[in-house]
Amino acid sequence: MTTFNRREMLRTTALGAAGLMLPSFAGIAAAADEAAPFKLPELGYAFDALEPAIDAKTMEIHHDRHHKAYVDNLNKAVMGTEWAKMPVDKLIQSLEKLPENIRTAVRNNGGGHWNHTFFWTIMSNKGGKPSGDINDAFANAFVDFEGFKKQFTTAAMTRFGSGWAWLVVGEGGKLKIVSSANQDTPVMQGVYPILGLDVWEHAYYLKYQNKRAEYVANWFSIINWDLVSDLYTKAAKA
Ligand code: MN3
Repeated sequence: MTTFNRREMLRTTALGAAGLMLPSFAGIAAAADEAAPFKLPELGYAFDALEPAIDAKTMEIHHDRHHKAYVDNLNKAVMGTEWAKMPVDKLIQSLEKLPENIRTAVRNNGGGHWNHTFFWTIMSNKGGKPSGDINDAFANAFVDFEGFKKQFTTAAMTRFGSGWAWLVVGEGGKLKIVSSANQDTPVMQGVYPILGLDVWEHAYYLKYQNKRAEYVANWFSIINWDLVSDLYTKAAKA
């Protein structure tokens, strides 16, 4: 799991509960369709929109096959149960309450569904720069923006095997970098990240093979800073 301690977990839960952290993609809630309550969201841009940082083929396979598989397997796990009516974030915050026979499937596929839905939104071909309050927060937590990049890169590079690197907002608007294994996510502790990077090999292997460092370095050029800056401001005010 992530490296949050319990105090921090409790502290940040309030942010999530207020529902302030989710951008409008939250069509992630369960739909009325009982056979398939969870739906694969639209990517929101063309497969080649993030070229050259992320190639079109990788985006197509990542969205249409990997993300779809998480959605399909999540549907399979909860279909016909009371859990099918719950939004995915609430579902993965309820793992302890789930029947044991679907717990692991929901953890992996519900986590995968939330993480990827979020991931698509925090990338953009506009690139740009962070704006507003988040710049002060970068200075406070990491000395400067370069310091942030360095620490985030370390988190992404030292996550062994498959997982994610995350930027989250703690007490007093303090920025913090964490990472998680597999499809685990800070959301499971009620902490809604404002930025996240998929470092599973499926996210970069076609173009970068074993060169994860190059993928991470190029990814910084396609961050949707408009959204991330906005998510920061809302989280810090909460
Ligand atoms: Mn992935």
